[in-house]
Amino acid sequence: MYGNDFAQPGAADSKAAAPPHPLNAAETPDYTDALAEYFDGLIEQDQRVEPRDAMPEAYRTTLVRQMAQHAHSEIIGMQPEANWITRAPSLRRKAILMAKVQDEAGHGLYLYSAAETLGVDRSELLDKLHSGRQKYSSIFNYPTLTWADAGAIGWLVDGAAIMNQVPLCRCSYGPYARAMIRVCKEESFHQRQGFEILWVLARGTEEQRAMAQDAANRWWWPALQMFGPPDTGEHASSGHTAQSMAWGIKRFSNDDLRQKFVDMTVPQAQKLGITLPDPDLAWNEERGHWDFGAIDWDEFWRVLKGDGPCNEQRIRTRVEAHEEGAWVREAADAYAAKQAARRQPEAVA
Ligand code: FAQ
Repeated sequence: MYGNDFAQPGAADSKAAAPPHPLNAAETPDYTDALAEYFDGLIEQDQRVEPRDAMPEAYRTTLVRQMAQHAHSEIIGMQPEANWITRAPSLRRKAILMAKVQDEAGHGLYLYSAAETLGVDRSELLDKLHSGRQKYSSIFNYPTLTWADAGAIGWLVDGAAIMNQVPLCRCSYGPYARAMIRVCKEESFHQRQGFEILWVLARGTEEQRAMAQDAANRWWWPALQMFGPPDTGEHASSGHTAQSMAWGIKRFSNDDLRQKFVDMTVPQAQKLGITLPDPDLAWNEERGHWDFGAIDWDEFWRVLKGDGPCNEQRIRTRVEAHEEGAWVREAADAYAAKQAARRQPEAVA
């Protein structure tokens, strides 16, 4: 469905053609001209920046912000679907949904690990999530009211997530790009399982068809908001896109990815027999794209500020899970300390 874009290593996984590395970042307190030249050379030649490379502080903080937000989205995103694990309509559906939700936890772990290569600690990032100082995707502040929502999340939310993440496999920061390859493969599978849930419902009873349509009605617009504010116009944010594109972090603007998503999804909706809730949706021959209606950006900013239907519940559940899981972290620390002690050479009496 997405081709094989994410399997491509991008222009450069090897630094064969890279300029010589003048100094090691970890040993250099100042970001000197030589280091800046080295970093600029990597970006110009579309090479990967690796954790020990010197980098501008603004590049590092942009990555930490985006990767943390991304990691938080993966783990908060477990909640709406986990809501349906006990009520999935069959054992097979339950097993598939459990595996999917576990995959999202795994994505969070890769992303926190990748963020840690930039010198932050995941406990610090989680603390920022729990105290509202770092964001997670707006989409996860909406409720899952029926079983069809599990289908709509897979089809539309994972669909939008991969459209945004496939280009991140070519992100200039190596650990993020590499994490994205596996994440995209798994998200692609999730998208298909969501499509299949809706496919079955859309061919079921009258009530099941209505349930599938209702889920699509509720998830369509929030899915379009996932790509972030528009590039231009009164609702555009001051935004990170131009700088992130110059650094090779983002490869496409928010609006370009949103358009690609609409173009990909409309024919899928037609196959499903689901009507997307937008009377302005129309094929534009001249542009070679689907036109679509105005997105409610006031709602988007409201949800981001904390006033979505489930914001409070999501953070409360997350904080409770963190507190209840303290014993796991303590046990892991105790085990690591014991293993480290075993590796110490025996003290000479
Ligand atoms: N929600 O200038 P831009 C998933 C913020 S993973 C919340 O465009 P940027 C898997 C943005 O942070 C879904 N905040 O910013 C899954 C910035 O805030 P700041 C998550 C948003 O970073 C599926 C401000 O607005 N994916 O779904 C959103 O260049 C199913 C201005 O925006 C990622 O995180 C939003 N939708 O571009 C799990 C992918 N949009 O810091 C479970 C990686 C924007 O100025 C079940 N991230 N903001 O206060 C990205 O690609 C980018 O960060 C964007 C935003 C495109 C999201």
